Amino acid sequence: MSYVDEIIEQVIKQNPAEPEFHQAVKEVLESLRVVVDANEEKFRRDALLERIVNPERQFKFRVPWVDDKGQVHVNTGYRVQFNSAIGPYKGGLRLHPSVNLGIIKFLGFEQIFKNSLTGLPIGGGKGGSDFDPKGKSDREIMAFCQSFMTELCKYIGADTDVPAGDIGTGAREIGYMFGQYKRIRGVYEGVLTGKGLSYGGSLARTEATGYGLLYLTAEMLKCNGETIEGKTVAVSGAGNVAIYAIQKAQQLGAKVVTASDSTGWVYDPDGIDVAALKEIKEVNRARLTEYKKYRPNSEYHEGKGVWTVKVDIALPCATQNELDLEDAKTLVANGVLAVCEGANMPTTLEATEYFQKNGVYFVPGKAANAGGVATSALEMSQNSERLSWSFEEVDSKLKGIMVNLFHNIDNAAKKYGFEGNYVVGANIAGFEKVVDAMTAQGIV
Ligand code: NDP
Ligand code: 2IT
Repeated sequence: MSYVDEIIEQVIKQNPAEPEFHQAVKEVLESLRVVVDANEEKFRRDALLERIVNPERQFKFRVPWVDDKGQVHVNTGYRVQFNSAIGPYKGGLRLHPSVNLGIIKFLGFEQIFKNSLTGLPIGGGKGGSDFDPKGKSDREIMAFCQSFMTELCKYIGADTDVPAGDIGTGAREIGYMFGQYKRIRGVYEGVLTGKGLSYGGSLARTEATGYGLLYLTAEMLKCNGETIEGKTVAVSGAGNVAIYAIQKAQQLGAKVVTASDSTGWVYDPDGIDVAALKEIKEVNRARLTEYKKYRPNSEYHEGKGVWTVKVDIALPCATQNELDLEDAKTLVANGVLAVCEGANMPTTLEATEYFQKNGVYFVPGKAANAGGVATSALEMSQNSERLSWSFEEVDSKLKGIMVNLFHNIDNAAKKYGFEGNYVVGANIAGFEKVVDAMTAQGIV
């Protein structure tokens, strides 16, 4: 059996009931076959793949907190420190009832290669909790965040592990967590990114993932003789990534006609109204059912459906496995040109293959959504030098990083004979730097 197949089998056996982690490992290792086969003897001797698929360390802890009625709740907190070969662990904190160890491991594993692709010195990690922020009061959110950080603060630090936002963790949660870290550890340092501007946050971090997704998409289209201007776009999600993806797509001359949340989706034939979306989601923390009040011409539908709309470009920006084979078939039948992932692993393996077989340009999340963590690394730089850069400075660095990242994955795909396969390109380009650093640092 090949080394790659052996490791995939081992991961499934040693980590049962973690299907998302299996899926992420399969996608990466399948792409690496050509590199692994060429170095099989050395990689086997160094147990390189075993070391890549096993986190350096993982924490699982109790998070007790009291609700507004005096009732105590207990959630589970996680932090997986996956790989620190190229820098301190870096990756977000997800607060969602679906969170379990397997999901945090899949996200942490993806983060290793994503962070490597940014070209910045950050290792891979991820964390979170099965806490559901929906419907909680501000005080309840603060109680949870303080309890979560009371335990997490033992394992993180500006030079060791720097968490950030993800699903359910935005500026409000980062603020409460930062306050508790400072209070317990007594250090004012850049231990979290995505901070508010008044206490060490970076301009353009809020916009970075969505903007970066569009910078990369535009560059990819340009290199393939296409342009984003005048294209119709479907976006899923209505959170941090989706909102700023929609905004930048519109600035670049595209028309975005959809957005969604966990209960339904909207179709706006005139183009999504970003100001309305921001008010509904960022200010009122309400459901998308509200959207029709702002835009009477739009349609609201319960459940799934964003991928049934005829569009040129699809940008899944909500969550993992939200775009399956059936959706891929519909998009292809409707003539979709490109799919670029704003979320982490939103496309199933079968759907990805279907896009690739049908000539759809497909860019995986670890490349397409790397602008968020890249800008987090820029926030870390600003915190270290105790300076802050202008919006334009950060935004132009972000753009440079995304353009460069696209060319790196494009070239890696070409170098190994997989021209146009950005999944293979991203995995190989991300892997090469990490392997080089791991090899140089010996068996650790
Ligand atoms: P938010 O919490 O801001 O928004 C998430 C959006 O996705 C919401 O509209 C939410 O709907 C929807 N959603 C979440 N879970 C589900 C689900 N199970 N089914 C249907 N819809 C769902 O998160 P972000 O925008 O930050 O994150 C979105 C994706 O992007 C995630 O995959 C995340 O890992 C990834 N990502 C985020 C980065 C960042 O900087 N924030 C960076 C790179 C990737 P509802 O409001 O109803 O819950
Ligand atoms: O998935 C991701 O890259 C993020 N949630 C952002 C991580 C970060 O450290 O900014």
